[in-house]
Formats: sequence, C-alpha cells, structure tokens
Amino acid sequence: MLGAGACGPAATSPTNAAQSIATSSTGPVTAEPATLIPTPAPSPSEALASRCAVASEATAAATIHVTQDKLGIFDYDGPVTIMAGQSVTFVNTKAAPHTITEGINGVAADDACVDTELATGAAVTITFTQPGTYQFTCHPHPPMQTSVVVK
Ligand SMILES: [Cu+2]
Repeated sequence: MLGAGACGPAATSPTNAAQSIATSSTGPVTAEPATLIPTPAPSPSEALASRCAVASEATAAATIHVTQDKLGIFDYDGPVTIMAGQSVTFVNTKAAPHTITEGINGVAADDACVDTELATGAAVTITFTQPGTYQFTCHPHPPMQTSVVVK
C-alpha cells in the first residue's frame, strides 16, 4: 500500500479566530495627563553629520575643483557621482578663499551637512554616507555651484 495521502494540505483549524476578540475595557478610559517622556529630538547637526561630513582621511572617489574663467568668475566643476560611503575632495588652487557649503546660490541649506572654508591652496575631503543629490555653493560667490550625486 502506498501512503498517498500525505501530500494534502492540512485543514487549518479555526482556533485563532476566537483569540482575536478584544476584551472590553472594564472602566472609562481616563485621560491621564500624558507623561511627556523627553525623547531627545535628533538635532539637525547630528542628522547632518551622518549624511556627509569632512573626512579625516583624504581618500576620495572623485574631485571637484574651483575653476576661474577669463573674466575671473569662479565656479566649481562637476557634478560628480559616487557611491554611498565614498568621498569627494574639493580642491582650490585659485587665489581666493571659498566655502564648501551645502546649499544653492551662496546660501546654506537649513540642514546643510557641510559648510566649511576652502582656503587658497587647500583641499578638503567630504565623505557622503547616504544616497541623494547634494548641491554645493560658495558663500562669497553664489554663482559657484555644483552637485554630488551619491548612489
Ligand atoms: Cu567661492
């Protein structure tokens, strides 16, 4: 004899239905004064620091340079695309200090994760930890704009 019956689906027992009946409350729901647990709101600066930050080491996947045209107008080159966890080095070989500021038109975004000076002759490496498109500008030179795309 073959034991051919073993493949059938087991009948599900309906016992779970009875367990989902909510027990009715035995008294009026008193509106107790809510005890405000002081949940520490993540400060913007902490949230930012986790998105991008000045790196301690200068190993970068891409480079953005300060450029200057024949009329003397500064700009950033780019954009560049990197992977999350990688870094971008900003290089300034021009005779003026600039800023690496997350934002547009010379204005830092409210949640800017980086807003730092880029002195003449300096290089600053920024590490990006979260995917997204990061726009950068320069305080003294609002037309200076570029972006870093983090995949
Ligand atoms: Cu500038």
